Amino acid sequence: MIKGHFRKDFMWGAATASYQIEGAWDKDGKGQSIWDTYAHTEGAIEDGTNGDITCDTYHKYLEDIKMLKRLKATHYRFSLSWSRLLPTADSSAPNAAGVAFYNKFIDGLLANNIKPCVTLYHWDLPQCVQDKGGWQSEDVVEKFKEYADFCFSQFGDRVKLWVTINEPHVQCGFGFGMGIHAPGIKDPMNACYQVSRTMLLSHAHTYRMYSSKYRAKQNGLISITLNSDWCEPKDPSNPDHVKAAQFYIDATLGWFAHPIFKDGDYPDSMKEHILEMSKAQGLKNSRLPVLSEQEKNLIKGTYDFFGLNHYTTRLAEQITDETQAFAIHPDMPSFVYPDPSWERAGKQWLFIVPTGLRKLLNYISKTYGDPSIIITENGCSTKHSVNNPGDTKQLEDEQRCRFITSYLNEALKAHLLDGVDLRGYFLWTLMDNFEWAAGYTERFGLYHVDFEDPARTRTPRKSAATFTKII
Ligand code: GCO
Repeated sequence: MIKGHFRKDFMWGAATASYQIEGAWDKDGKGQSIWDTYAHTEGAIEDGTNGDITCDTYHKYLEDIKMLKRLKATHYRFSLSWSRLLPTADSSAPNAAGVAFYNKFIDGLLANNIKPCVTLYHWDLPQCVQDKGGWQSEDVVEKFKEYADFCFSQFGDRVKLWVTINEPHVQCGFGFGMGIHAPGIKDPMNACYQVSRTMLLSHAHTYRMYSSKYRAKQNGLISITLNSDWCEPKDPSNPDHVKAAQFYIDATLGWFAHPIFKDGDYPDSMKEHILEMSKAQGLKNSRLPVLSEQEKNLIKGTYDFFGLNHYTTRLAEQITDETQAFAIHPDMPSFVYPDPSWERAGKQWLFIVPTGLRKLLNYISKTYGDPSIIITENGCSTKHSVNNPGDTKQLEDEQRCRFITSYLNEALKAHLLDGVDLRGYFLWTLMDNFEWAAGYTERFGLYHVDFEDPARTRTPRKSAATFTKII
């Protein structure tokens, strides 16, 4: 363990997302979102569940605030449900009950000295916007801006930290490439890339609208949250492996980070490779839409901080056969996998590699001009049959305690020893919740939630005390 401290004003918090915790999916005038539709589709979710009630935060938000207070969190990251606020996506017809809910919630946090960090969009697009083409239509950009404008006007007097869009690359890859998240579209060759463009434009227009219309009065910070694994060459002395690792980072983190934090455009490696693949298919142009000079200028520099979600690390080598592709998008020439010596958390994809966080923080700092970084998500899941067979609530979550302590130790090294400008850390997640396609089979919470119990009783795990002690 290294000794020392983060900044005095370091943000300590936990993170959640509306569809994963709120429930009340059709209550008090809320409109339907693409996740309501998707989770209600037969076979879409591993355990056949949905977020209809989930943690029931819509009714139990005061308990959530108490839990945050007990953790000694200074901040809380949560997302707004667009369809709860604007059921018809028309800002002249808001849902008063939805507005009242978030007002009560924000006021409750502030009364307890917890500052809100609000994500505008954590994947739950109103179904009515989807019906008009959703992220695949240019019209979404205006719709998103209208929604964001509404949120700034309603909540911006009290919310000083905004995230426009959460993890665009996962949405593009899972929602539009592989079709394993809402809206469940399987079009890896085209939709996946079209959507990355409309997301970039929605983010950029919103950032600029905040800057011109609200910044002077409200004085907040706004950015996007990107997720990234760290990735290393399997054999660092093999140039093909080195190239594959870099390509993986370019095509996941760089896909959105280069345009926003660097030069307005996608990484060269990605543009060149996708053009080559498109030509091999007999196409004249790249399937990756070209950003015009005007669009590049619009997108470039639209950030006040770098929001980073990070969980795990991978090794890379070059793909030798098509079936090896880890299909975030189809044009990935890198084959990535965990080192067999790494400890697995949860069910499948999450391996505990704390040093990867330090390396990634340094990479971001060097590649993107030393931005202020906020870790907007980091955490791990447990599955009782895997970790603590006798402890069905997994209250003695030693593995999560180790995860949090070791990752934060590496983050502190990045800050103190390497000079990375790290401003905050949000643990994923406050309490067990609806883990997207995995339903309730995978639990990330500092608090256990009993989903069999109508009261949705929350019980702190050992890791809640560990996290509080570190704070
Ligand atoms: C994501 C989301 C969260 C997840 C978390 C664990 O990264 O997918 O931001 O909503 O629940 O990452 O998978």
